[in-house]
Amino acid sequence: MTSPFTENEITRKLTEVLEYDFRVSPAEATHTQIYKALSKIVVNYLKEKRSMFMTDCNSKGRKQVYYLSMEFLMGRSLKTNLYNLGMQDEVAKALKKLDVKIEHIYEEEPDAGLGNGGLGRLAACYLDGLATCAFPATGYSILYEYGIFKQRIIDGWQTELPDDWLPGGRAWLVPVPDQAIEVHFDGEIYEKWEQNYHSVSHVNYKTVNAVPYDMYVSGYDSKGVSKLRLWSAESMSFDMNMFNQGDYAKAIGANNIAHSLTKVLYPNDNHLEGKALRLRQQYFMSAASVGDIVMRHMNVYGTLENLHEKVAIHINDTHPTLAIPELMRILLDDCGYDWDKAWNIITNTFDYTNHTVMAEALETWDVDLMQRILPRIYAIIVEINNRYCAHLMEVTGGDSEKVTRMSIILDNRVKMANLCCAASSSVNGVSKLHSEIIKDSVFHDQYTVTPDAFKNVTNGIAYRRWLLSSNQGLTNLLTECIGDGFKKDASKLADFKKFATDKSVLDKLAAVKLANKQAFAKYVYNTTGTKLNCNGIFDVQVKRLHEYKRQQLNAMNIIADYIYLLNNPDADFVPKTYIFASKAAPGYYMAKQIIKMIWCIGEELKKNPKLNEKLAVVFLEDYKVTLSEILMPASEISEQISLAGTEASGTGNMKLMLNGALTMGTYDGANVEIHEAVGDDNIFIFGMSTPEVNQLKAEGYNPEKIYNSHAVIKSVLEKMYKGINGATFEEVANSLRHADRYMCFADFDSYRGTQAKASETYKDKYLWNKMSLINIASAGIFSADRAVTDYARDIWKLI
Ligand code: T68
Repeated sequence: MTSPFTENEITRKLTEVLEYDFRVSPAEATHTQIYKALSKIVVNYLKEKRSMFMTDCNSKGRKQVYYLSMEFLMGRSLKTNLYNLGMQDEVAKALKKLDVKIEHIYEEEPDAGLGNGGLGRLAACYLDGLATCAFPATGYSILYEYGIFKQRIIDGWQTELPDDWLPGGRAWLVPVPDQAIEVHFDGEIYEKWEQNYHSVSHVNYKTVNAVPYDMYVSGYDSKGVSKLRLWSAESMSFDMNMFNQGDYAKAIGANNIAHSLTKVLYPNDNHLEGKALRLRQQYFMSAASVGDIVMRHMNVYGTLENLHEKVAIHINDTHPTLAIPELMRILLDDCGYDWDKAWNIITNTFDYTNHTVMAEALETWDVDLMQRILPRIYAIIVEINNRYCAHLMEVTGGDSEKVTRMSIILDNRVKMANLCCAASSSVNGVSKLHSEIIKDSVFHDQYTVTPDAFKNVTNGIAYRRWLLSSNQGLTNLLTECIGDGFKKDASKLADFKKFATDKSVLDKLAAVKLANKQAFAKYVYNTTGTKLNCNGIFDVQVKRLHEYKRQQLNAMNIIADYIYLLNNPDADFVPKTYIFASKAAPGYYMAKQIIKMIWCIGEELKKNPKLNEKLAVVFLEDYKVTLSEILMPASEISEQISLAGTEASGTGNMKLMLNGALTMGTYDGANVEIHEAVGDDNIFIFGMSTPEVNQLKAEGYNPEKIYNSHAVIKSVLEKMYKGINGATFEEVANSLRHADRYMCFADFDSYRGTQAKASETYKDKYLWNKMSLINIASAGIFSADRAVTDYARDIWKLI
C-alpha cells in the first residue's frame, strides 16, 4: 500500500498547519502542537475520502448501516489511522528530520474512552472492520465531555478521577453545527380528532440541541472510511417557544437540562442504572441519530417509503432502543403514515444485538419516569405493546402466560429487550454459545414465535491494532514466514500453522515473546517502580472487575500458591507473575474490595523477596485500550475464567490469543470457539460446563459445605479473615462462603489443577511455543473484518 502523501508533502503540510494554527515553525513546535497538526492533516484527508466514498455508494444506491451505541471505546486514533492509510513510515521520516520520534507524538494523544469495556470496544472495532471491508457505515453515540473515569490505586483502593479528554481528543472531532437536531423532552401530549383525522401534539416540551461532532475511521488498504457521529447537548441559545409562553428564565436556557446531559459516561458495565439522566441520554442519542438518518435519506431519495431497502439501523444492546418509537413518531406524526405502513418500515429496518443474559443488566424503565420525560414516545410504546400482544394472542393460540412474559410493558416497567425483539428483523448473540443461551432462556418465548429472527455473529476484533501496530516483532516474524497477505486478510494467519514444528521458527517466536516481556517489564518499572521477573510466566487477567468474571477465583488460587510456598520454600515451582488491570464500577462495593485484596497480595509478596522471585502479583492502574496494546504482546496466559454461561463472548480472549497467549478458560462465551479453533491440545479448559452449572444450581449449591470439607479453600479464606498486608477481607470471604453466586468453590479444584498443568507445560519450551504458534495461526476467524461481513450478509443485507 502506498502512502497518499510523500515525505515532502507531509513536511509541507505540517509546516503550513503549524504556521497557520500555532504561528510556530516545525523546529519551534512542541510535541502537542505536532500531534494536533498531524491529526488535522489526517482528519482533513479522511473527511475528503469519506465524502468521495459515500458519493460513490449513494450513486450506486447501496444500502448502508447506521450503528447506534451508547459507547464507542475508540482509544487513540493517530497511530491506527496512519497505519491503516500506509502513512506511518513517511510521517516517521518527516518527523525524524525534525529530530522528533513518532512514538513521542503518539504519547500526546489521550484515549477516547467513550465506553466501559467490551461492548464499547466492539463498536469501535466494527467501525474499523466496516471501513476496511468498504461497507458504507456510520456510528452514532454521545460526545461525553468526560469518558470512563481515570483510575488511581491509592493504598490498594480504587479512586476515580475525571477523564478530561477533550483538550487533546478534540483534534479528531469535526464540528458540524449546521446539522444540529432538536430533541424534545418533558411536556404534555394532546390528541386531536379533526374530520376523522387523528393527530397528536406535544406541547410545553423542553428543547435540547444535539450538535454533531464527527470522527473518521480509516479502513486498512481500502477506499472505505467510517464515520462516527457524536452528539453533544447544547442548550438552545434562545428558546422562542418558551419566550412566547412568558417563561424568560427557560427562554435564555437557565436551568436547561442540556448542561448535564452529555457531561459524563455512566461507568457501569453489565448493570442497569435506572436514573432519569441516563434515560435522557438514551433518548437524546436515539432521537438525534434517527433525525439525522431520516434527513440524510430524504436528501438522497426524497421519500421514506424505501427506508428499509436502503438503510439498516443497528441497536447495540438495548441502550438505543428508543430509536424504534422515535422513528415510529416521525413516520406517524411528522409524515402522516398510517400505523401498519410505519410499522412495516420499522420491522424491516432495525436489528438488535444482545450482549448479556445477566438479569441485573436487562434494561427496564419505570413507566411513570418514561411517561414524564418522554410522553409521546411512551404513548407510542403503549400502542406498539397493545398491537403486539394482540398479535401474539393470535399466533400463540391464546397462550396468555406466554404473552404476558413477552409483553413490552409489565408491572409498571417498560422492558427494552422485549421491545427490541418485537421491532427487529433480527436478534443476535455474540458467540455461538451465547446465541444458543438466549434462545433457551431470556428470549425463549420470542424464539418459539419467530425462530428465523435469531442469529449468531461471533464477536471480532480490529486485529491490526493488537498485532501489526502493537507487536512489531511478531508481525515481522509472520511476514518472514507467510508473507504479508495476513495484514489484509486475517484468515491467512492459518498459513503460520505450517511452522508449528519448525524449531528455528519456534525459537524466534520465543525470542519475540521474551523481548516483548522485557519491554513491558521496562514500562512497568518506569511507571510503578516494580520489577518483573521475565523468566517466569506472565499470567494476565485484564477486563472490567465483576464477580461473574471471577477475579476472586484467580486471587484464591494465588493465595493457595502463596501458602504452599510458605510451607515449601524450596519447592520446584515455575516462577509466575500475575498481572491484573481492571476498573470497577464506582458504586460496586465488592468489586472494590476484590481490587484491594489483589493489590494487598502483591504488596505482601513483595515483603518476601525470595518467595516473590517465584510468585508475584501486579495490579496496574487505569486499564484502557492503550495499556492493552502494550500488554497483549507480552502475555503468556490469558485468564478467561467466568462461570460458564455468564460471559456473552469476551474479546480480550481474542486479542491475547492473537498475541500467542494460551487461554486458561472455562467453557464460556467465545472460549468455546477458541477451543474449537485450536483443538484440545492448545488450550487449558477447566470447570463446569453451562449445563453442569444449571444442574448444580437446580440441585441446590452449598458453598459452605465445600468450605467445611476443603482444607485448601479453608486455608485461603482463613488468610482473608486474618489479613493480607494488614487488611482483612471478611466480606469477600463471607460472600464466597455463604453465597458464592458464581460458584468459585465448585470450580476451584479444576482451576487449580489446570493452573498446575500449565506450569508443568511451560517447562517444555518447545511444546509451549508450539501451542502459542497454533493459537496465533488460529486467530484469524476472530477478526472484525469477518464479523462485520457476517453482519453485512446475514443481518443488514448489505451484500
Ligand atoms: C460485554 N458487555 C460482554 N457491557 O460482557 C462481553 N453493559 O462478554 C462481550 O464480549 C462484549 O460485551 C461485546 O459483545 C459489556 O461490555 C457493558 O459495557 C455495558 C455498559 C452499559 C450497560 C450495560
